Amino acid sequence: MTDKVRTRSNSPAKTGDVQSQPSSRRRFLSHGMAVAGSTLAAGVAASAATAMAAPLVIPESNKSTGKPMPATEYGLPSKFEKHVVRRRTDVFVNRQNWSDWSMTPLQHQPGIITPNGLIFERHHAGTPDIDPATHRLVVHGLVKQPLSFSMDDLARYPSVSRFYFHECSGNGLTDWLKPASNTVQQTHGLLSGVLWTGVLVSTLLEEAGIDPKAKWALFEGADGSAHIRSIPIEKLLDDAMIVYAMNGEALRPENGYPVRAVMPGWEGNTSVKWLRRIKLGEEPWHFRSETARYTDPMPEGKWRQFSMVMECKSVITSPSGGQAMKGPGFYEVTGLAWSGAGKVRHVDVSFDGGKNWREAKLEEPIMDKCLTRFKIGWNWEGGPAVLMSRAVDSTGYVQPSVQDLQKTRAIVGFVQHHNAIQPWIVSAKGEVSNGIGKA
Ligand SMILES: Nc1nc2c(c(=O)[nH]1)N[C@H]1C(S)=C(S)[C@@H](COP(=O)(O)O)O[C@H]1N2
Ligand SMILES: [Mo]
Repeated sequence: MTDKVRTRSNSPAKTGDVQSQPSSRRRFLSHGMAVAGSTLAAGVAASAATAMAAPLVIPESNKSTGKPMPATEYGLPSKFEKHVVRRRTDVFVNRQNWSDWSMTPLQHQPGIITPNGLIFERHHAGTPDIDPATHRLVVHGLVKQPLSFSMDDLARYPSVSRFYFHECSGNGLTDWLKPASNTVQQTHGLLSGVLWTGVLVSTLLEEAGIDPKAKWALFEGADGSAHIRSIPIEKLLDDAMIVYAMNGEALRPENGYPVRAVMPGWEGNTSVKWLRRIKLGEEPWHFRSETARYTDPMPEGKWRQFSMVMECKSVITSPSGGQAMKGPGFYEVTGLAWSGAGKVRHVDVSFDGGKNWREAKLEEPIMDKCLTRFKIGWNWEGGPAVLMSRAVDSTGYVQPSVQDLQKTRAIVGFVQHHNAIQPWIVSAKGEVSNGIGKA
């Protein structure tokens, strides 16, 4: 199935007039007028003009009452939106789905927030079924007073709600040197935007009292993988959270119900789900996810550990792989940018494979360690094109190309932390495909 590229509703595709306007600014203006419904510049949009000339048909939905409201209901998306779903990876075909992942359909996400049913999932041993009435979170080790919190206890602590991006460090790992995935859901969908609500870890540690010798803490989950990570104390005293809610409701079971950790801007693996205990110690523990996994090969044959900050990255979500352009004309090119080191400061977009770049508009709000939406107008003349986006964050870090990354990292096989520029190839016919390693 091919997805259609998202264009404005009255998109003036395939019109000589739009293209004959002398500047892209003029094209924007004439298009804006058509959308606003004022004077339609002659021939701007053949389809829109036809619609306005015909008498307006009264739709069936105007002629009767609709479906009555049920007494109680958990609302679901329209039946016409059934294609907007999470998908497991197409590249690794797995017979089991315990250690597996599903991906967010970024090509269908407007704005910067991912609805709860579309947030990507990654678990190492399936989703446990945990009763909040009996679940406990224990804080122990190098603390003055070990504490055990019920979920009701946690709900009584001062809470915070914060928007952050959420990304697995394996995002993009199948597509380093040549394309293996077709869509942005498959290349970049281990990424979501979430409003997390819970308690700062620092609040709980203050209650337990930190032994001055404590420099690290382990976070362990109550799932079948007993997933566990070492986190430095600086992060815990900075912005680390214990969360029980996401996007205005309790965590979903697959995302850590009833309680999980969130390490803002850090690889998703450190945000331990189904959190059972936090133990303070003097040193990191060097767990499996810090040695055998979630490390990065370096050129001299060494492996880098604890590369937890997700570096600045961006991707164009429309047009993107698997979509089809609807003919020459105006398109709003849009995508997402984010950085685990701070805010997104700037995004440039290229339409010719990186020879020339134009500055995209960043949409407010632009928040720390959060997805930022960028947009830029493009008049597609109908020929082949290669679209790329390149983000810069508030530290001045510039999103690299794969070639740039290869200077400092060994890109061998399915390695983690792929934040390189993603090219999308637009063919003369308007088909959009993954250009990684080709452009
Ligand atoms: N207990 C536990 N926590 C876990 C995992 C897990 O398998 N078990 N997976 C980790 C990984 S690799 C990622 S990317 C994130 C995914 O969180 P999500 O499923 O809510 O998107 O959870 C992390 N926390
Ligand atoms: Mo992950």
